[in-house]
Amino acid sequence: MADVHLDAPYRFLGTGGEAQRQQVRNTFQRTCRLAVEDKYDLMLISGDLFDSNIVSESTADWVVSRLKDTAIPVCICPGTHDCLDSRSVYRDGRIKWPSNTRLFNDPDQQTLSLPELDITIHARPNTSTRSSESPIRGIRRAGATRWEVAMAHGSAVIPGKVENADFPIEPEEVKSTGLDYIALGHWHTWGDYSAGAVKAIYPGSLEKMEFGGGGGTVASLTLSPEGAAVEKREVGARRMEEAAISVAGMREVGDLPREILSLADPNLALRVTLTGLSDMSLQIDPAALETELAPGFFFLQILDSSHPLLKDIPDELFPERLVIGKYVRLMAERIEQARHDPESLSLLEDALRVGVAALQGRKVF
Ligand SMILES: [Mn+2]
Repeated sequence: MADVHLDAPYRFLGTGGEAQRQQVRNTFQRTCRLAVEDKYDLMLISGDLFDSNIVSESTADWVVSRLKDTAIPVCICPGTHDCLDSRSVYRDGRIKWPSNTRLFNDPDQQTLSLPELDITIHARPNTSTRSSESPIRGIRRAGATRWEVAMAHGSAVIPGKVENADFPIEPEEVKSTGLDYIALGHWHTWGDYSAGAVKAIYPGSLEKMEFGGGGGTVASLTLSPEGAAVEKREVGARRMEEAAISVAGMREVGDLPREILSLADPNLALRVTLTGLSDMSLQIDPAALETELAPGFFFLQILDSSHPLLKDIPDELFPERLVIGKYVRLMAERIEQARHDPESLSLLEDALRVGVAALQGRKVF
């Protein structure tokens, strides 16, 4: 596994952040238990076990207990959030790790052999949060054991797509390690970056960490005479998704709540973006709608990115004699003038939407 990010703030979930931090702990505990129940021989944590190097005593105690319960050997390498800098949580003495835990906390000590499993683990701990150096530079098969794997927290270089990333890992480098497997970390979505005969996999973050993002998965590795075989296992409990709902042609809120509620799931954090050209008479209060529908979800956010369609300004809603009516008509004129300037157009449409909401006394931000 990689990228557990214990105690990550999950600020984008607002008051749901605390519940999500607890979920990450539950999922970590469940994954440790799974390792025991399904008789795994070894657990690798390829960086970002912690969301930062500032780890509370209670979190440290909790992790130590979970690892101790796991009983099998656990190898941990520092990532970027919990890199091996001077204040690193992995520096000697900061945490009293259980005896089954092996840390890569010495840049000069990059290999560890577990003779009972006939395996060697290689890792170069990241010593800063950013670097242009590869975390697998210089790692080569040593030949002392039957199996050899590495842990590396960095970015897979994808020629033509991802080139100037931090802690870059070139496909050619993966290949030339000659290892059986590289347990990657840093990217939060499952990804296969194998090269040549060397398998290299991002397991994804333990729980999803952003709307529409990947994660909630770990990699299960089997080493056999046929080589390395990797299987994706789902461990995450929460879904984090985005939905776009067009309000074009809608004249009243009508079906919108039902449409959003059709997605309801107590384990879903959902961000809904309302899109399309909406009728001027359509009155949507995203904040009120959020409050009304939130109980069906773990977390719900509704953003209004719809743009007002100005062909008919309903006089009953925006009387010409009132400030709001004058404002809408003035903005309609400006929007008409900006028709061929997409940048000002979208700015003016946003201003109209926000201005109308403010003049109607609705919550704007
Ligand atoms: Mn990470």
